[in-house]
Amino acid sequence: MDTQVSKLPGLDDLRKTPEENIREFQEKGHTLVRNILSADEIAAYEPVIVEAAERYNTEKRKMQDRDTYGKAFLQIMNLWRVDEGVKKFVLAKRLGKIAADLMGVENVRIYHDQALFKEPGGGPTPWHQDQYYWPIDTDNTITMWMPLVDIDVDMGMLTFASNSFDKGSIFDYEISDESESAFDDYVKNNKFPITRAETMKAGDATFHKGFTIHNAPGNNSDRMREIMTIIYMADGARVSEPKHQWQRNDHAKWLMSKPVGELIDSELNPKVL
Ligand SMILES: O=C(O)CCC(=O)C(=O)O
Repeated sequence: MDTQVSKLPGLDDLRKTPEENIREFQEKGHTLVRNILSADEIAAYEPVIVEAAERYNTEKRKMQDRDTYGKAFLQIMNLWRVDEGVKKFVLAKRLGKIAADLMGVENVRIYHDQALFKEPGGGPTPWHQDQYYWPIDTDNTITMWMPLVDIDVDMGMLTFASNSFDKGSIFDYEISDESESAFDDYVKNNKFPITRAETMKAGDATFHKGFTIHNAPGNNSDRMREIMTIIYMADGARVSEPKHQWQRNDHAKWLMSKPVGELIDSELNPKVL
């Protein structure tokens, strides 16, 4: 789709992020911002992202042959590096500005993007914390999660344990049945409110902190839950010592193996604003 890029609408205008979103994000560790992309903008970008996700998807197993993680979604990462149309979306200043405002910083850098497509009949996403995977020396990180189609709870709505972000990494589990069970007890014992939207329009987005505990139910509809995510970190973040194999993988894959202690500023991690 690279030849179509100049026809894609620009998403670089900077808007004022509503104060109530900033307050909610800081207090609860997540917020939902409505109407970030218009219906026309979604109509332009949705096919571009879907086409790129389909082109680079490597999951070919039948649903019943996959483990819990594999059943949760098709996960296609860093499409901005291989598709110019997706790059225009992922590096959009409109999106980066909202992330920066919520995080209370002047500028953000890209950690990576991922298309997370939950197939019809796809399983639940177990409870987890994203930042368990990241060798980054700040917890000022954020994930934007944007549906490219209208979704409701039956399609796998992202679900948050509100106020659960401020103790860092809680368990040493990757996303799995074990993380689901351990976090489920933890969330109940701590009486964190469970928060999720009933519906989201294509072009709305949730934003959550790297340590906010979250999960999603399965997709009980007959439609694909098309989600595009972008993970940002505060500009000025440095590489931290990888704590386990998952972080060693991320260090090589998303941080170009920059030495521990160095500023994260490689071409894989551009500033957005
Ligand atoms: O899309 C999902 O089901 C889970 C998404 C998620 O965990 C994330 O974006 O951090």
